[in-house]
Amino acid sequence: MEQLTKEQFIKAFKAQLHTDYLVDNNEATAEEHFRTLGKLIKQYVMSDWLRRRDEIVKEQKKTAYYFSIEFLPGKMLQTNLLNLGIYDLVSEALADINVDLAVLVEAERDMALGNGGLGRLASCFMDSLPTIGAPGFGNGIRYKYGLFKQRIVNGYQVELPDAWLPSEGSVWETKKPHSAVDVKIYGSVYLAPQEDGALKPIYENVKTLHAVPYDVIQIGFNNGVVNNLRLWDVELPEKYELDYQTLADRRRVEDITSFLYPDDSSRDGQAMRLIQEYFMVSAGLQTIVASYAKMHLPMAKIHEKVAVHINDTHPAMAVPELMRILMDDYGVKWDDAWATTCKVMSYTNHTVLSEALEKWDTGLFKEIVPRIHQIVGEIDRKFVKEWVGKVDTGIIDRTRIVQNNQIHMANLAIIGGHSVNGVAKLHTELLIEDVLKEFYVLFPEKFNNKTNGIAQRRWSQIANPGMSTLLDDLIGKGWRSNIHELSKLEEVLTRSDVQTSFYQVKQANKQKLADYVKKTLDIDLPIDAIFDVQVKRLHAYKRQLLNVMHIIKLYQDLKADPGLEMTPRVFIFGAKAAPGYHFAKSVIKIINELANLINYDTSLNDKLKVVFLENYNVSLAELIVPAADVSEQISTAGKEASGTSNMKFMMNGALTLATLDGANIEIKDAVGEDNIVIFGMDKDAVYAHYDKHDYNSRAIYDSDPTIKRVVDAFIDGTIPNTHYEGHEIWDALISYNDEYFLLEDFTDYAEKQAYISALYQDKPSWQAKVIKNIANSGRFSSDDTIEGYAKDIWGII
Ligand code: 4GP
Repeated sequence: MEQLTKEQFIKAFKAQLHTDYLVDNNEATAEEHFRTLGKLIKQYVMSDWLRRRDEIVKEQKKTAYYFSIEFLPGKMLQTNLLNLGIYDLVSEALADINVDLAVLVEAERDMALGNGGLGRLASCFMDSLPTIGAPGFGNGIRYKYGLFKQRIVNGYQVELPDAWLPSEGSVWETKKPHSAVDVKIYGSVYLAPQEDGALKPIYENVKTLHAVPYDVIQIGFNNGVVNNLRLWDVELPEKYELDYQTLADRRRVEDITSFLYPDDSSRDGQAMRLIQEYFMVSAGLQTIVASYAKMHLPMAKIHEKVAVHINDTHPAMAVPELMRILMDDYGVKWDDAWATTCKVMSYTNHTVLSEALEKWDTGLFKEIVPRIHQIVGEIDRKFVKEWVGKVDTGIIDRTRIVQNNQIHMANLAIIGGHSVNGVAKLHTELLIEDVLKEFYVLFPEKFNNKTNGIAQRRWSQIANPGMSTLLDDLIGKGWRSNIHELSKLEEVLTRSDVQTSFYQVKQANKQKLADYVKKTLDIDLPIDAIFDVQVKRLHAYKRQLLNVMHIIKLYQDLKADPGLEMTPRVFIFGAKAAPGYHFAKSVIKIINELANLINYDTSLNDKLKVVFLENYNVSLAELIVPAADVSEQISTAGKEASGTSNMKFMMNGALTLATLDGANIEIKDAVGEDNIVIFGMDKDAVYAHYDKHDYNSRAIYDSDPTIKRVVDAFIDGTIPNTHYEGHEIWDALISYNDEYFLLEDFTDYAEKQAYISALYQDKPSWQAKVIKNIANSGRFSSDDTIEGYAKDIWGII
């Protein structure tokens, strides 16, 4: 953007307020101020945005499209100001006219079009792609309601709709009706032979949806590059309005872009989800192929200009849909279409949990996307034909796409693409050795690792301004554009003045969080306590319950000996449970009741506090992460694909308490064993139990009185109002043999927690470790991760 002065900004800001809202600056609401600023930002980047678009077309740049059912950007105002290089100028200019930028930041609603890790990663990539100057665009759905808003009522999770989208639309988006396309679903299709021998699909009784794109600006950091995230909305096509005569018909169409992950416990719900996936994939690919067509290059070489990334299995229909478009709309022959499709597509796996590898019932698939069903059938047939006689038939049976009337979407993405990546070294190893090992036999060349990263500007400069200023003073400002310069801290980490400064920044961040907790929960948190944090989705494998067991132990120890010397601890949780995940909801109830029990027990003398912060989301993370002393990354080894909060905490100077799982291992490699606290079984030990079937949680329970006492607290009335949940948990741990090995890891976990308590008393050692972590966090930048994708997988830079 052009050079901007404070005076120009103020003038433009006031004028825009007049034009849009007919108000003067001092009368406007925070929301009006926010939208006005957002509009100006969009105006500032408009010429860069247009230039970017033209340059990609003119220079025929190869472009990557990141297809994802989730994007989780959070708020965008500060990121956009920072990346444009006008953060300070705008903040000061607004202050000059008595407007507080922080209030505007509050007024923006979190864009929560995602659940957790994979959606957040997609958004980190949206920030990094323009920053490294790569032509890479997002493709997703413009849900009207994001992930539910969590409220805690009587200790239980209550899910409310999250109406994030204002009626006027998001200030960051631009509607592009001229780029709308039609998407066909339902009906039937048959192939009619043509004079030239080709087969032409003839559709009957289809329903047509009108897909309208909204492009959301994605601004690169200080480089004049603007990409976009294209989100699709559905509209009723006027031309086909007779297909939707009743209000119910129309509502059903609108629902396609209403909710992220509609409840899929019914067939109707599943149908809706499948339609969402196809809608996003078809609309995206149709426009991508149409813009390639404008280059007048051979269709069979589309892979030379286009890369499509399948983020998790949800967009895997991109494979047959591209085949359909190439063959049916552009007359490309099967073999050519297949060859180029495989070179266009690539896929990331985000989890080893088999339930997350989507499978669709063939009947439903055929009903909703009949042509895609035909193409998938043919891909499957050819796949089998190709491998028969070359490998064991068992391998073919287990890797083919259609099995037992189910369509395996991961198999489709792997077979129809040229790259499969995991998201941390251990995860990729597990894909190769276990989860996808038979694919590795067939296609070893497709497998590669891309360890996740984080948008470091958001998680340092924006979330932690105190630390950022300190870093500027200590190592200069270079780290703001080159995060690897954080390593300069290595030289000063033992200096006591430096250590004190980092300590002070942390205490100030803890105070900010404590103020929030006071305001929202009316609980006083002592900031000289260790702030021990576990924030992530609630899932049994992430083992929030192990953390809970340790809290129970401390509580019991203190009750038994009120004079016990103990470094005060504040345990902080934030977690959403999937609406249908009963067990996870019970854990939330237990945490809340345990918190009630502990927080109001004066005999504990403030040595222990527990808080569950409701509605954990990106904005809350920006408050919590900088305030953490301890980062809990305690999943059963082998289960957490990577984790990314672990990286954010590290960058903000928390010590990681971790199992050797996901990217924790790479954090350990980065900081060295002395600067991370590792406990519990590693992946080999866990797998040994799987192989030998020798795990027996009851034996541990019977032989270890401490564990018995802790586990029994779930059912002996220690935690009030949890009769039902307590029994459910006790049963999971003892009657059902503790699937995630909490009991086996407990003793080591508790010992390492005791070590942390002692270490915290030794401020110089603690602080040196803190600074060591910050110094080595640069390698987890998503700029670097995405560079790997851009070079190795997509070939766009
Ligand atoms: C998550 C993984 O659970 C997490 O370990 C990883 O860091 C993240 O993806 C990004 O790769 N998976 C999901 C999911 O969010 O829905 O499968």
